[in-house]
Amino acid sequence: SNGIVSGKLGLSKDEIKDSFLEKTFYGLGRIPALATQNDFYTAMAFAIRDRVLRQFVRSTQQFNEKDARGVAYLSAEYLPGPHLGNNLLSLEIIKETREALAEVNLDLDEILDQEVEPGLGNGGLGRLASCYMDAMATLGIPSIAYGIRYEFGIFKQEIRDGWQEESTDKWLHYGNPWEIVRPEIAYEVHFGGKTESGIDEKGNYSVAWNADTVIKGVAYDTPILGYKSNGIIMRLWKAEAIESFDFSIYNSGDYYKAVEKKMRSENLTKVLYPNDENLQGKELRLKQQYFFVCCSLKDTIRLHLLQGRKLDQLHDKFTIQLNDTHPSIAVAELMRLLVDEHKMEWEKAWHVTRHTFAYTNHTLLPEALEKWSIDLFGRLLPRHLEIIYEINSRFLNELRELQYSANKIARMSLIEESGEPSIRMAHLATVGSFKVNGVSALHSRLLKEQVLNDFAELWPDKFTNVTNGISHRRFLVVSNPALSDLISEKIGRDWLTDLYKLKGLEAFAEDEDFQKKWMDIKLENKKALSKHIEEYAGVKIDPTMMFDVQVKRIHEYKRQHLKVLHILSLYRRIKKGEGERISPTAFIFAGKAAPGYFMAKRIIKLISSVADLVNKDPDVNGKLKVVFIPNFNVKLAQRIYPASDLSEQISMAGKEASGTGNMKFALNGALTVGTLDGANVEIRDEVGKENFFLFGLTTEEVQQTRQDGYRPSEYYEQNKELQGILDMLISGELSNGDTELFKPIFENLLQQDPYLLLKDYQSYIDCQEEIHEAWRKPKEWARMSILNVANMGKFSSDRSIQDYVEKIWNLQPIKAD
Ligand code: 26V
Repeated sequence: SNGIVSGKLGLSKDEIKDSFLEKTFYGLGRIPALATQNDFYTAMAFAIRDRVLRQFVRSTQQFNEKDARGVAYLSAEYLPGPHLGNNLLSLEIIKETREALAEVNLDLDEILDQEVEPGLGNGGLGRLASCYMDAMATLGIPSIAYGIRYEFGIFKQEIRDGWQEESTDKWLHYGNPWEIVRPEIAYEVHFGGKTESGIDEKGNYSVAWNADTVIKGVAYDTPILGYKSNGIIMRLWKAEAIESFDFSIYNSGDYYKAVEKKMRSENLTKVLYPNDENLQGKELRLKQQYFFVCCSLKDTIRLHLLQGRKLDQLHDKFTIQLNDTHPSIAVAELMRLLVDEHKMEWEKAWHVTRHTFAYTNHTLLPEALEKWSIDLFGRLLPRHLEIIYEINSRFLNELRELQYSANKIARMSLIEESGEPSIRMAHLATVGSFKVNGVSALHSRLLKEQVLNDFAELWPDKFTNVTNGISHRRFLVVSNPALSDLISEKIGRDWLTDLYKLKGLEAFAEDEDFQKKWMDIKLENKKALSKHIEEYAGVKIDPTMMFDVQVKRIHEYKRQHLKVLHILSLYRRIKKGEGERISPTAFIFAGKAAPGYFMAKRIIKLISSVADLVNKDPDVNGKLKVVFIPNFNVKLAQRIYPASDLSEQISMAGKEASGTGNMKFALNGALTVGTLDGANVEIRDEVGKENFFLFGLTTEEVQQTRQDGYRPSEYYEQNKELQGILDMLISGELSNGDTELFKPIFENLLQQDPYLLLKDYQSYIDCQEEIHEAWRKPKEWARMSILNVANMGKFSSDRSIQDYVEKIWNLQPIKAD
């Protein structure tokens, strides 16, 4: 086997072509004349997968031989995006593959376009997990990423009559050439029933959990290659009925009842939940979380024992990184496995547990902090509830010994007693971990000062920051090849593995020839996006306009409706004949709203209505265009960032934990208009304040505003321009005379305005004036764009992972040879 593993990868043009044709004939049973584009994509994916696996097997062998310390990354969400392009880059065979296909009259870009991406996440959190896999593989971090193989990922979004409509995302419809099912890697997961305590055979006190449901989790592996280096696996669990479980029913002749039971088991991993207003009380979601945690921990323990190690050294071999609280039930599950199944003493097991887990928090929003009602939790996981009570009672005793007040103890408890009693998953994760980190400097500070303040005072060393990062290989090298080539022409290719090397571009920021090439590439990318927009949104856009872009999940705190107020202000100026200082601009939106989020869905309708008004008005005469591109996903994102001039990062300060889209835009040469929120703060520090358009309140000013008693109606009364714009919402002119349609938005802004749009309005408008002025000086703009890219080094996920290694994981990378 070593011969195969160390053998050559077959990376020449001819070898790729041969494999491709072989996969077309024998893999798919097609002759080229009858094959579809999708057949060709699948054949190429299989040809490349062979090469990916060869490389992957090599690094797995090296990880095993060295028996190195490693990471198990637990995430309920991943958004890997299309695999083919990135695998070609990692193997450095983009050119060879393009030529091989050209010889059979096929076009690589068309083939790449066939791939349907796995939408196994909601947004930033899932995409971050995938960016981290890219970096971990490239850096040689011994690691495995666990998750859920949802049969239907995040819903597909269509826009009909301006409204979002959802349909199921059948990403597996054409098959998935990248995954390998591992039927022999499967675990049983129990639910429900009762616990019984007693004395076991050896005379020890023990607890038995007699569950009433058993489901099997089967591993599906997808290899993720690092650039010119190792590969790691993403291991996703699919729920299946356990064999033989229903033999009794089969034998009694009720075939359909048995099949029904099987179907119920498989429901568990059917669909990803969108981040919704009401996650609380979703029993199936808790089942999904426990299901994947149980399989992942059992698998981690298997890998540990396979190395001949002892369980009480689990924390020496592994850190288990919790991506938000979604997998935080792992704290209780590891205790159960160690204490109940492996008969370890409680104290010892607790020592292992709290030295194994590390927890990343991704939000401060109170409504997004996970809580599970004791009632639901106890019915589904009775043993875990007991374990959590035990952890809590010991923890609260420690606090009592420290003379904490009853009030403070109640605040810190794992159990919330007021209202419906529930478990605070962030507290469980914090108590059960040796490190807790936020995802930007600001967010980590607020985490310590606010949401987890009591814990940070108790354990100051537990808290740290790791600022998020992005895969510059996916979001620049693969998705913006022209700009990447131009950069490499000037500074070489070292930046592919060391993004700080981009600093070398500073020397060319004033070079007019370079500036021209730079902006020409942007223009070509904008032409390509315009084509997509015309096809999928039916709007024609002049690619020389400024592309002013806001793409991200639709949420009030992200303030897409503040952008709308700006557009309406420009529209009204034009109508009054005062539009001469407005630069021609295309306002581009995309993003999904949670299906149950009333306001977010109405904001989409508002954007579409404003688009109808502005795009059709002869007075506007094409100076402004507004478009909502449907179904934002990784693939679409990869088209949008390279074509953007202005990146909108306008959340209310203190609300966006980090943001990562902000980094992807800047990396592709867009300038940012933004608040001092999340990672915007650090982006501005890196690129320089003169190359960043700042507006709005700071986090502290937001708090002060609240304290002073904010009355949004005062801004409405005092600012006549703003008043005119807000009145448009209820005048019917955006809605064919319907004065009710946008009233909920109008009233929300006038009565509560929880995200301070009216307070930040004027500052935003003034800032936009400056931007439009800057756009009229193309050389200035080009210089700023180049300087932005030159200073993006910090935001590579390679740097983030290096930070995790140094601050949390404490391990040695193993580079592939
Ligand atoms: C969850 C929910 C659940 C119900 C109500 C509304 C709501 C809103 C947001 C969320 C998101 C929770 C976790 C999350 O996805 N956080 C995102 O993580 C990114 C990666 O760290 C970060 O860049 C984003 O700023 C952060 O929102």
